[in-house]
Amino acid sequence: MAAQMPLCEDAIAGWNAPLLGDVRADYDMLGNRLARRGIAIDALAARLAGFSVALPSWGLGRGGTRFAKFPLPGEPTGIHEKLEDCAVVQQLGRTTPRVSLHLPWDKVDDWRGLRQEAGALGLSFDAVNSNSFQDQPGQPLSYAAGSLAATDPAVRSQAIRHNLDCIEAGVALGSGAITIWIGDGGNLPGQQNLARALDRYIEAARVIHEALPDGWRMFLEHKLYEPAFYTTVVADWGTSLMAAQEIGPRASCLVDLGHHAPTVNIEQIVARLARAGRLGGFHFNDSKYGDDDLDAGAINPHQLFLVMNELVEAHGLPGFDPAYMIDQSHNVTDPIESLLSSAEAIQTAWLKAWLVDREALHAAQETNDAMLAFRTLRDAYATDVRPIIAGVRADAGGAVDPIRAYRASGWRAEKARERKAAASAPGIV
Ligand SMILES: [Mn+2]
Repeated sequence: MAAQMPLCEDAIAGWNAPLLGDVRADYDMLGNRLARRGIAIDALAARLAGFSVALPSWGLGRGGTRFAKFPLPGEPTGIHEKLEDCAVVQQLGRTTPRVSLHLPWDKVDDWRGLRQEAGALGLSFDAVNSNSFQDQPGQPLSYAAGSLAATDPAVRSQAIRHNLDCIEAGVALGSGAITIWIGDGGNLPGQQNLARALDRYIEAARVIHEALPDGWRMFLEHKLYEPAFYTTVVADWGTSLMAAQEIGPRASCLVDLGHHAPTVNIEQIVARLARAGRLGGFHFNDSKYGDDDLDAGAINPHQLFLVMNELVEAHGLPGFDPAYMIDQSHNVTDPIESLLSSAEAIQTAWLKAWLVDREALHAAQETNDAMLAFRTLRDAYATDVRPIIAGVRADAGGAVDPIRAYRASGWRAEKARERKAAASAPGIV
């Protein structure tokens, strides 16, 4: 069955028409410049056409902080409406064909039905995310004192069971991985036995690992702090790697760009985890202070490029196949616009990393020519690759200028008339 996209295809073609001439001219000009560097632009464009990043179901509604949430008229309030908005992002941007669900936030009675619904919109499902960082209605035991690392074995069992339920849902959805992030930790010195808390987490995660269906992977997401503010059980990449290695061969580390200390060298972490064969996934976002939810590439696009450079460097390593996903919260923008903008920032950094003259870089590194090595990276970073991105997007049926097209579509205003209003209650996502 052909996918039924939410926006009118003829309308997109109409918005593209006056822009396509300039895109083609810019593409050809860039092609000539790249050819002088020995790079074939069409090969690069073909590579970009094969790149994709998953959307987070929880990123489609307006987020909030612990102070307040300011809902947007027409924002989606359930998974069905969220899928519709994901389809809009995919239709215009053409690089986000998969959706990552968070359970039980996105729980439905009929997972197979949801898979069909998504398929009809041209979407499929990426990793499923479990949630044992908050209590759900009707849940017998509380996670107030931890979940997979809780001291109470009954609480650990409940958290394990939840993860197994997520895997079961994921199988029905056609997903192939589960992402586990726990909020377990402590606020006071002495509150937790730091070694034993990690032992309990690893032991519980092993039970989940043993239950993984064939071909499934398990991503361990670490985060420096929050909700715990003194110690967090899975706080950093070292803990995550140690845990993955002890949990089992299908466990690997997921790097969320916002989950590190502010001055940490994330690209080095990426290189280390890839070297260990345990770099499983990525959550893209950006961060200025202690947050982890700003739009990817908004604050530090250079860091995003350096991270991508390490991913390209690791390309081809045995078993290297990281799952890429956006993980953001949108408090001041229309989430569809932020996701379109972020997906483009991710494509941009990724494409620039492929532009790096790797042979020249390696030669400069081997001969300790620091300036030449740096200039090799900088040449790639300074290249304006927007004509390739816009061209590939248009060729795939997307919009040359996705945000302009989205605004012209009137989608949000139409949904504001149709959808029920989202709650404005304070609450962090
Ligand atoms: Mn994340």
